[in-house]
Amino acid sequence: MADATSRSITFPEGFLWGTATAAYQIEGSVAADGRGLSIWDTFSHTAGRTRNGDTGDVASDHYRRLEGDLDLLAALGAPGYRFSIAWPRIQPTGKGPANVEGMDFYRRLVSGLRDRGIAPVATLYHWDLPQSLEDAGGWVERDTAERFAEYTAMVATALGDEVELWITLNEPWCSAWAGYGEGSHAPGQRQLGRAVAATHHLLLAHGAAVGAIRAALGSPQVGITLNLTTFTPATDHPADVAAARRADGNQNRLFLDPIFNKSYPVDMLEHYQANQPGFAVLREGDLDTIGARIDFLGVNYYSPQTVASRERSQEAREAGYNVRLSEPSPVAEDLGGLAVMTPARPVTQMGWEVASEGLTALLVRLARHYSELPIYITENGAAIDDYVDTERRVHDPERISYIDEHLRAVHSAIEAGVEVRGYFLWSLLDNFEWEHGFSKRFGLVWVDYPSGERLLKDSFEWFRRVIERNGLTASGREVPTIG
Ligand code: IFM
Repeated sequence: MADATSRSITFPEGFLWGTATAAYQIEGSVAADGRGLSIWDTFSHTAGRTRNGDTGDVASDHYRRLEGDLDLLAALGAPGYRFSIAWPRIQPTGKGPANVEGMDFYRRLVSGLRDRGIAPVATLYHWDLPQSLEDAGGWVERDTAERFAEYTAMVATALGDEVELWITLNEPWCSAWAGYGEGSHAPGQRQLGRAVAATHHLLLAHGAAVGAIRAALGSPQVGITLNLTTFTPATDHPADVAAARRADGNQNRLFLDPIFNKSYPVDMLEHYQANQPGFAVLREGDLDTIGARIDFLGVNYYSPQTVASRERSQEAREAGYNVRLSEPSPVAEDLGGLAVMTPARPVTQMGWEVASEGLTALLVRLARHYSELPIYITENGAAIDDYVDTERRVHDPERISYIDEHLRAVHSAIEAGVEVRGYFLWSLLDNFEWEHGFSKRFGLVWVDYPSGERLLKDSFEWFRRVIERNGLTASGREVPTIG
């Protein structure tokens, strides 16, 4: 890695740089202009679900500060911006005609981006399901997939060709497994069979939405964003290898196989067969819908995972890993694996290991084993213990170092022949980090939550220069002085 970190690198011409955000995490104004309730409103207002009882009621106040935030994007100079559309702003109860005021907000956002020469990248679903649909069974019910296709058709017709890239779903693993399996996300359920059914209906929703967008628009670019990573066995003992393989099956192959090969992985079909309703919800023709042609794959990568078999925690310890046995996750428990940590690696504020070689390996695997479709890194970034110093500056060298390292990893994949077309940094603004509330800061821009004031962190200026030169200098991590 020494070489890779010290040389200057340039990305391919036209590389799409950007930042990424999500509606519930930044917008606030949850009761404005006819917006309906989402599962995250309900979840975050339920005692004990989020850190400090934080909610997205105000969040980063983006809904009211749209123009100012658009100007921040213009100042950053990135040619792209990824945002999500809140379904309950468009259809407050998840069905019926479009709410004009809600749609107008996204019209203003998209035209504001275009006016500033920024390509809008729209995600149709970043976890904020209308509560009425959850009351009718949510993603465990097939009907939700049909409702999603209707909603998608409305948005595609309204925003049309102004949107550069359409992303159907963000990280369906989290919606299904954190939402219905672990209960750490809305709607907070803990039943594996429901998580399996939700996985299938989310994928069905994706496939149906691809069809809806193609039917509404001339030649749209449509894809999906998955949270993927590498799962490496802690040792070469067969039990660790099998545990890592199951973890890979649950998070990677359960999504990649149906999308690219129109089939579910056999080991996962077998693994979850006893959990009802599980795969019993699968109907003839569904896999053809799910496997609809897409134009690109969106990849969210933050950290790799090393997995030991649960019974071999002592051996993993002896092999030098940090092992935390207190994982409360029924999903991981069922898979028989333990995520173990490599002590020498730095971790971010999320407790996630920093190891960018996992990103290169992941990208190469995707291109070799799944598809040569273009890939966009739709999220990558680091939560850091930022603070505002006495001179009102936020120095965040760890974030700069994290991004630098991961951009080099992306570049290595490009050199290995993977067609990576863009990189969207998570995130533009500090925001509501789901169950962690406001305790984790991922932004290039500091948000003072009580006042809503924005302050550019050092990483903002650093990333601006990376974008401007379309690459990294040999001393890429050098911290710029903001004057
Ligand atoms: O904040 C989230 C985002 O909503 C989805 N991807 C991971 C980010 C960091 O946890």
